Amino acid sequence: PQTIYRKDYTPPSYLVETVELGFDLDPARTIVANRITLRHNPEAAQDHRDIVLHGEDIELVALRLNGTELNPGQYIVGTSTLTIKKAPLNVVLEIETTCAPEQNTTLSGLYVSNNSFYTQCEAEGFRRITYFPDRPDVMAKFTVMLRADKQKYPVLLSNGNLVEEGDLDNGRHYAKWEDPFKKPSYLFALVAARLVCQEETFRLADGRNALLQVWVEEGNLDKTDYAMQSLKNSIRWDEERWGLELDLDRFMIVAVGDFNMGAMENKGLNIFNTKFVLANPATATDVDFAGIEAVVGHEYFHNWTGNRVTCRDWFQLSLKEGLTVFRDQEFSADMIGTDSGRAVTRIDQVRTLRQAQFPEDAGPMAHPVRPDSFVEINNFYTVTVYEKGAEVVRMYQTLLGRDAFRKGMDLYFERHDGQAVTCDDFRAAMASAAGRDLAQFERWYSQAGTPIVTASGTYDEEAQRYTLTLAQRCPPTPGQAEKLPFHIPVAVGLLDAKGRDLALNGEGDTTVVLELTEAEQTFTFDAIAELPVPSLLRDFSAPVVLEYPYTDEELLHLFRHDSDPVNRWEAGQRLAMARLLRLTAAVQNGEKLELDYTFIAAQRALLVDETLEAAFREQALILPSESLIADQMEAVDPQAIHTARRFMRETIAKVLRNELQNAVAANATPGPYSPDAVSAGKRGLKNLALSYLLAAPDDFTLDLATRQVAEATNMTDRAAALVALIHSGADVEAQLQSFYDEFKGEALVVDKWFAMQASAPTTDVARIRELMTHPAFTLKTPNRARSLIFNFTNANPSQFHAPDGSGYEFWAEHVIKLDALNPQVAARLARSMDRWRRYLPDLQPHMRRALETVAAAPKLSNDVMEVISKALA
Ligand code: BAL
Ligand code: ZN
Repeated sequence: PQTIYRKDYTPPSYLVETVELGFDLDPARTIVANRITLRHNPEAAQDHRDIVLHGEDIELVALRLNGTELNPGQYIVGTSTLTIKKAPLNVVLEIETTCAPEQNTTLSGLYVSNNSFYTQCEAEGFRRITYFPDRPDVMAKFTVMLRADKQKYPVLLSNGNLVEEGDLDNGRHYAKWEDPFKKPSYLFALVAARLVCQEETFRLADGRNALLQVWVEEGNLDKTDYAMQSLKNSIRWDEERWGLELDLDRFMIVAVGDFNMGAMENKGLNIFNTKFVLANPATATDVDFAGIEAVVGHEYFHNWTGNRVTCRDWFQLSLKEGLTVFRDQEFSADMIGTDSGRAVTRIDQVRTLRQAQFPEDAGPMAHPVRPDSFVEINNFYTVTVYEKGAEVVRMYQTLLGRDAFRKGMDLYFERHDGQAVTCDDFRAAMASAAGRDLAQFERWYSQAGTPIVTASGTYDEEAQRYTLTLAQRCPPTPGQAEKLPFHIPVAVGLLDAKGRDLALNGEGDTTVVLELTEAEQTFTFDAIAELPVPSLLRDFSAPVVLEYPYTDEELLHLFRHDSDPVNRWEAGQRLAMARLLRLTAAVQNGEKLELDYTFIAAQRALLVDETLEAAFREQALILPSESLIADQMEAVDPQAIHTARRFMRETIAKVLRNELQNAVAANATPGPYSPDAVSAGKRGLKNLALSYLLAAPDDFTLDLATRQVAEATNMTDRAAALVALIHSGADVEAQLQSFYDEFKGEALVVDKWFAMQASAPTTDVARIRELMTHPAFTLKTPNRARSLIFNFTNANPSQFHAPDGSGYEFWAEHVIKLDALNPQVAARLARSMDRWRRYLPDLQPHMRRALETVAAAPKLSNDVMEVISKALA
């Protein structure tokens, strides 16, 4: 496979002005007529007159240039390109191709799902539909004519505005769509399907009306309200917070059950995984509702950050993704509206970063937010590009302040609307608007790896001065042995002995943002009347690891008093992690397991503190996950970690039994279900308490959970109780069966049914293999494959890492099987073995063998090959 480098970027030799596409849709053989007008790009070398079109898995039927049929001697067809040499300056190309949507199991390009047609073109799927310069810096106006059987495909949708529709002969009909905006090919979409919609006319800030539609399969209209509400909230929020308006008369969301990603921001026609559209209280959990709000927002926000201003090349992916994740994070936080609610969303973001991004940044696939090279771009839709990218955007706001950041956004749109640009262009807009030099900040884009910031403090009582020394380093990553210092915003507060914030300067600020730009720097705080406890990296002001030699007393002080909720939570996590690591070592050494009362008492105090929001208490009581513990170990021992964490949960359950029972009772949410943050927080705390109680199960707690499964009026409570029962080791066969029987017609709930079993430590690989023979299981639907297989390999570490290597064999077998169907999904599964070199010496040979089995498979996709070869390198 060929590696593509960012440094090799050259502008396209030809630009496309207009595209007229005609589709005769047929599952077995769709005919695509494509008429494109091109002109030579003034920015390309004058003598560079080759037109390079991309194409994959399509059959060329005819090709005409300026009205003249070209014969095969006049163009060159490569494995994925068609080149016309020495073309005139102005060209009209007419290209006729065919493709076979029903054979397309990759779900990239044009494909069939449940007897209907859908497309997915990002990143490089358009070339699977027709020959085209399929690169994001080629932006053109599209007109699309769809023709299909009217009875089978009554709904025909594409981007922009519907300009014409009508009937044709032979029971067929047509619809013509025009997108008034220039766009790159990756934003093209079509849908031809049997669907119904919820629709609404919505008044925009400038007084225009827009038609909003949510399209779903028949029988699902009772699950579209929340997506529609989230869309309206998104439109309003973008107007109010950023002054950005919807630029179309019509905005459509379509839900499809077979989809590789979460959703896709095609201009005016967002196509969504059903998981991020369909929800009602009986089928969806609080987490699902929150996911819908975030993803509907995310895709809508792309209309400006991604569509109006797009990426010059795929190395700039974070330009749109990091920025749009930041925007959806802010949207979700603003929708809750309270400081504590905002903090809970921030804690969630930190958890995701640590759980998924930090390991990526420390593994064989580590790459900068703006990568320098790739083999397969689909492998770079990563937590680094998305979530770390969002942190990078957030740091601009932290460093420049909200007002200057907003000015920077305004300037970015003013300069680049309608263009395909780079991460440097975004940084330049921020620097100009704020009047700041952000040259060093560029390293966040170019250097991979998680920086480690080490802090130490000294207090001079006589001078009433506190001195904080911050040092930074960043471990080597593939291809980057040495790193230069980053520009790191470190938000700091100082607590007095009573836990109150001290004033840090003449203005009385109690949090200041220090700018760490050198390898080591010292900061002083004057008029500090007593030895303080530092609260460092408040609100997680930078995506770094913060090291400070906190004592237990200091952490307990912060856990009880820190006014910054994120650091309050953080102190609890540090206390828990230290104990979990000690317990893991004790398991390995065969020592007695013990948990100190001080820690449990702190947990108790927090659990019963009614002045704190339930959602925050829930976050603070969740112990670091097994994979986070693993990240802290030299040689990961999944069994010992599992035993240690179990012991800790069981001990807390026994000691705090009364308080946990009270939390279950006190946080009931009677009345009609509402997904709002306060109600969801109560359910979260209640169900966490229930799961703790079931960590030390007895007749009473088993009965409590059993009744909740039977009596719950919403999926959140029902699923949580069932999961707690499964994890307790109780016999739940009958409950699982009745759950399945009740929901077997709801694909997303069946996914939950597989997922809750796959991720339970009581489920071994033999049981997973048995579940794969269930009639509802299929590898072809990504959601289903993920629900069973990915949940086993990624969320069930003690079983996946079975000492005999059987989990790894299972993994290898299914990476290979999935690869034959869907390389993108297979490559995601391949990543489960990224960090194999960090495991116990006894496990590594099994892991290596599994990786080598995949590497040796015939006909491996570039997607999987890239991941496996980097893991083995
Ligand atoms: N652009 C791919 C899906 C998303 O990030 O919205
Ligand atoms: Zn996105």
